[in-house]
Amino acid sequence: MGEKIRKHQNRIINGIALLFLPLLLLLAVTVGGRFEIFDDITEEKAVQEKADQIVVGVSQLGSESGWRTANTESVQNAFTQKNGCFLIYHNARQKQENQLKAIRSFISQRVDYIIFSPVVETGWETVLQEAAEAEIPVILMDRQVDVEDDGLYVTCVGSDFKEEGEKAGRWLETELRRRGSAGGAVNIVMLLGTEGSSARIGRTAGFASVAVDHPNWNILEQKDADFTANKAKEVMRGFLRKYSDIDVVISQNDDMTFGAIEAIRESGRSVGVNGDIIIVSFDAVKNALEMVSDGIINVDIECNPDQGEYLLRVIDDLEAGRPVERQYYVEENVFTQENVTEELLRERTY
Ligand code: GYE
Repeated sequence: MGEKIRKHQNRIINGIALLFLPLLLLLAVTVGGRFEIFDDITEEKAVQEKADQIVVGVSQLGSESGWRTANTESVQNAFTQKNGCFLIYHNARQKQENQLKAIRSFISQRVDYIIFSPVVETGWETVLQEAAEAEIPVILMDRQVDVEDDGLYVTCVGSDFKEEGEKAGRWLETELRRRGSAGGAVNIVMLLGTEGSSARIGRTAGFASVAVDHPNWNILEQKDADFTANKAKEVMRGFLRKYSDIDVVISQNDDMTFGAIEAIRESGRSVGVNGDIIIVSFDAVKNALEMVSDGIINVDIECNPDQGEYLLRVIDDLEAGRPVERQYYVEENVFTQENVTEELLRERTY
């Protein structure tokens, strides 16, 4: 039956083709040659371009913070056609399921490299296995994954979050000593980033590793605010209602710090160098550094979002068959009123 229909269809198509044949011939004789040449050139060019370019699929976890926006820009500026790359970028809007979909689509498009910033550490085993089976190298950006087989990714370009947390703890230690209040009770609240994310896990552990030496550091409460200003404002309002004697806020990113400061000010209390509450923040985006310079934020532990260039270099090495390290840490600083200079603020692009 199917065969019959196909034959019938073929006959109709042949008929139509015969009908238009003289017209086609005429076209071919007059302008066809030129079209043919044009087609050949564009096709060839497209093939060449594609062959020259490294296709990179990037799954960004979201756009929750100023830091993230800067990180995305850094990647987009690095993987350009000028640098020999073709970037396929996807924003997962904070959802792991969206990242999993994006990675699977990169695999089916057979990209040359997959880069992604894992929103949380767990749950990646299967998709990474699929990438490995397709022989597509995976590079982690910014955050880590927790998988049994480390061979499922080539390398990671990101921050040492534990060290960042430790830096915050050490700064507080020194500051309290300087104020002569090292021995008395210090009441601390903590605003935590996205649950299950490396940034939160590392910063919390790093700070705790210093706090453990100070029995007088009284951590009243630590609560999730998902790295966003709005949630942090809400959480901070709750803290302020519950505790009348907060001395220190440890806020795991600048966006949460902005929200927290609003809530504190609304409650009639002051912040910063000459204020009632010490503010410890992470990221050091430009807006926050201005607040450090103005004495509103006491200290900002830098987290460097400029990872695009590092990632490009890693891909260059892999392309050239050079060995790469398991982990690359970006350079990071600690900023207080003393070292936030006019020049730094001028040069800060994010
Ligand atoms: O600190 C925060 C962002 O993973 C380092 O994620 C990153 C963190 C950064 O939302 O602002």
